[in-house]
Amino acid sequence: MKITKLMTTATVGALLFGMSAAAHSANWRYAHEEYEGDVQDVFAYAFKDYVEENSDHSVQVFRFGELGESDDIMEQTQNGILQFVNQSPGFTGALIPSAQIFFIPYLLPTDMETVLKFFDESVAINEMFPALYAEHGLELLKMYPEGEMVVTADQPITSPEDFDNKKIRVMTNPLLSATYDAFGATPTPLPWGEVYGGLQTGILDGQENPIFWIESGGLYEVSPHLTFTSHGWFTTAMMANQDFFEGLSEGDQQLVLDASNAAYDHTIEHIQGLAEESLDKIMEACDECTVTRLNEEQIAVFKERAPQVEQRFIEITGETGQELLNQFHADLEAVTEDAE
Ligand code: 6CS
Repeated sequence: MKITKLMTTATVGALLFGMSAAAHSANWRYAHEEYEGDVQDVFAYAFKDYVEENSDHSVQVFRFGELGESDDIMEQTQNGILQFVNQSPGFTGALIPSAQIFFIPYLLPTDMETVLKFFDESVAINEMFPALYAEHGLELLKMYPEGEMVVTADQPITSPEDFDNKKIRVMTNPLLSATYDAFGATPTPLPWGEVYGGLQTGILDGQENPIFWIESGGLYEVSPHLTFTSHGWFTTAMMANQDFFEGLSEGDQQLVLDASNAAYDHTIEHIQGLAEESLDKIMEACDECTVTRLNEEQIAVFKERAPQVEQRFIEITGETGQELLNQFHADLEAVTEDAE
């Protein structure tokens, strides 16, 4: 009798302790668009580690395919099923038109140091974009680059004529289609899950992505000719459901901001040298692969077509897009001047 009573008291005590711990600790769900060890995964795990080392909360990370395609995880975040999501403007552009600015070709420089400085210091990135995402119930926490865009195709591409009649897969935003239209190709917008199969079966003739992804996704196996066109960077964004974020205590909001900063720093370190390493792996694994780097004259021919895409961007986004573009130019000028 005495023993039972003791056990009951102990059990109730343990339960109460558990409940009070549960009231203070939460499990946050975070989905991204990539596979284990890829750049978004590195970011997500650095975020998770920071949160778990500095609080009682836990973060559950979902990788590509576990909860659907990129558009699915965005919808789940807007609905509050997920607390955090990493989605690239390549897809968000369909929801937030101004996010398509990253697809104006030759807007960003290719030199990594300048690009990183731009992401760190840009007013457009750090002050204007959060307001645009907030209109869609999203708390933008970080935007970061993953790598320079490289075209892969069934032959090397050195001129717009080489793109003639080529079905090039693009992410699902209208401006990226406008870019490949301007480059002379036939843009084919598709979600990620259909790209490898499309290239394998010949439904697609090519696509664009950063080198680490071309390596990790095995895209070179089915699209072996790599062309460095210097036309842009793959940029991505990590965000929270805004109602969730605003409902957090001040301390937890700060924790999320600090974890985002820590994940950003860690990821930026991770991407240094990543493209070179990935290219080496591709060339080791693939005998038929070729690498073409466009020279200045070849680049100039593609670059000449950029203004028509810029004009299309303004048509789609109006005054908001124009202001963002002006700020982009000012921010880019500031970081390039500093570098000189
Ligand atoms: O091309 C895509 O759709 C994918 N590319 C990268 C680098 N990350 C995720 C995205 O879905």
